Amino acid sequence: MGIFSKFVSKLKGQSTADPLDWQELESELLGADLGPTLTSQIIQSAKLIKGDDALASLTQILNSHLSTKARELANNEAVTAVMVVGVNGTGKTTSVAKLAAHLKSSGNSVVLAAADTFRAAAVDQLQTWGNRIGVEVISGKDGAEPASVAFDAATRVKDLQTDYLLIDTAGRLHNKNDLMAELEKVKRVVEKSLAVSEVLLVIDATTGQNGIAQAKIFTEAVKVTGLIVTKLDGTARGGVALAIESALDIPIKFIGTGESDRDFAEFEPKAYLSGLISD
Ligand SMILES: Nc1nc2c(ncn2[C@@H]2O[C@H](COP(=O)(O)OP(=O)(O)OP(=O)(O)O)[C@@H](O)[C@H]2O)c(=O)[nH]1
Ligand SMILES: [Mg+2]
Repeated sequence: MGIFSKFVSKLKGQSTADPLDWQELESELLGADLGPTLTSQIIQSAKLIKGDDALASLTQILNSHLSTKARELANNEAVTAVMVVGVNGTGKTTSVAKLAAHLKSSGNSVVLAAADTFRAAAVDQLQTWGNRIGVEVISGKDGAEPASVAFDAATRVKDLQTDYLLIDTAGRLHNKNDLMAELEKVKRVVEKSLAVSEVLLVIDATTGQNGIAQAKIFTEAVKVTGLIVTKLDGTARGGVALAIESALDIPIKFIGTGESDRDFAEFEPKAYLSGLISD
């Protein structure tokens, strides 16, 4: 049942939305992780809805909070370099693997760069994924700099003319400034050989409003071109995706719904909105 379904069914047969219990709707929306700002904006607009076309009006209101920017992943003539960034544990490495499998299944050649050299096991984790899905993983020697791994990978894929280079990055360093400086550096050195066409920020849906706060920090440091919202299987609070787009105006490009490489899909705004409204 979608989070707006009760509201929509109450609205049926009414000529105006006004007699509805707005406090009840407010607590439902907050409970679904829409956050205080978006909740009050939606309620303000919903108060103007006339009952006859409640569904259409509501869909329109919700739609106006989604980003209008392109959702398709960039696809360059030359290699398309994609950096995947985000707070530790959000699902970056898993999403890199899932995206690689997704791109490979549609006929693209893909190479992965293990540019998270902060955590000892991170390179192995990506290598294991690479073996499982059958894509090459480029890593450095122990203690290599992330930027040098990324540089080597960029040079190599430029020679190979691979379709995509996906770069996994660290989520935690000694402090936030170190991490942001490192991400900027990784981007800078890759751009000596290739344009970085996408910087995808991974957000864990189960962290709700906190995920939005984290996202703001990243967007200040690197130009984020799209979002991957993960762990949507772990939350019944489906409103978070809408809250994220409304707050950041960055398109969600992919969603993660489990731990296997198949639990991954392009984000489809129409299907998402009808899911929120459906009964
Ligand atoms: N249920 C569920 N689990 C996920 C999803 N995506 C990732 N995970 C799990 O979340 C955990 C962390 O995933 P990682 O991909 O290692 O996260 P990370 O951002 O690379 O973590 P660091 O490299 O430590 O910063 C793993 O146990 C994943 O299996 C998802 O969509 N759903
Ligand atoms: Mg990782």
